[in-house]
Amino acid sequence: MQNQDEIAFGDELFLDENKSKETPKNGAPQKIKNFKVNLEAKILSSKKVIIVPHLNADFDAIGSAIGLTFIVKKLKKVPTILIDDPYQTLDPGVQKIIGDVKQDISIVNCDSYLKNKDENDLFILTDVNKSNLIPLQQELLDKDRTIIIDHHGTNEKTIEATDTYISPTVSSASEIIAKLLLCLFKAKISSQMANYLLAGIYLDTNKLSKNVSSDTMAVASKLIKRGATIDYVTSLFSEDFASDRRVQNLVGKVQMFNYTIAITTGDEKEIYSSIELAKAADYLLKFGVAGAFAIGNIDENTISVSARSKAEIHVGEVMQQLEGGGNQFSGATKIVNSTPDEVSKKLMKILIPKYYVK
Ligand SMILES: [Mn+2]
Repeated sequence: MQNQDEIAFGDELFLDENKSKETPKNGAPQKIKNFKVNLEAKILSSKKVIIVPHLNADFDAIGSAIGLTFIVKKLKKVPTILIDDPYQTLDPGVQKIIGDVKQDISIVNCDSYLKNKDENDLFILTDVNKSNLIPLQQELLDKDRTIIIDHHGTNEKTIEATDTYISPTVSSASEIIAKLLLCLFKAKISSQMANYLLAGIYLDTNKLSKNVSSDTMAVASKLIKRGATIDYVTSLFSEDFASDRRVQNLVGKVQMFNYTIAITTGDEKEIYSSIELAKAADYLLKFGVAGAFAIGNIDENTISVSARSKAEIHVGEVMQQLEGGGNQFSGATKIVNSTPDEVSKKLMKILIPKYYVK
């Protein structure tokens, strides 16, 4: 269903393009305008602004976070992006972006942030609204010093914040930030920043093939006018060959139980990223199984399990039995001081009495 807010905003983008001096229609784009005023006031009244994308930051999380740094700098404040994931576990394209911007933008992990934290710090959460998906303890966030910009639905884990712009009908957090930047802050962003924002939109719309509104297209068009190119964005999405080999290797090692459960157990000496394990499990789910599990070392001492299901098996509950968690469709756990084979056997013991019918 289309949201009137978004459609009208598209019109306004168009008006803006023609440098119209007409007073914009009231009501529809008002929500984002009010939000902009509050965002600006909160940034101006704070010393440091900590931008918090979700754990395992993807293109939308990092693109929107980088876009936000422009607004913060424009208001003469110092932005810091908080990323606590080990660098090598991030998507290679996200690693590349971080590598390219880290000269100009301070990106810190939780430990180093906590050493310098101040109670006047302002937190801006982007592409996330839930306490279990951010690297910080929720207790650190005061609701008056927390702003949320997101396009995901809310639930009981949603963090309390006085100022929020949460709109599940918008394609991505990057679309929201691009609107703020281009239409409300009239920012002259660089072509690189335009690329990062377009990458965020591209990811969350499956390359502009789903969840695309006229606004999404208008914003994408504006970003391209600012110098973003589809070529560059596509190059960020290209997969790393060695990483893809590891994923396909995991897929090749799969054991199918009664055509219902697919378990793949990685080589004990091989280190996989969490993303590779998740990709292998996702891949296995394509073959008519009810649940897929990929097990492998993510560092020398830690085994991780990535679990996926089409719903018949509640993989979150299965992962809980291995001290992890998740939901019906997706789950994970980390286990220290074990081997992939041991974890595989444990997992089978949990699964087989319940699901494996001889
Ligand atoms: Mn997103």
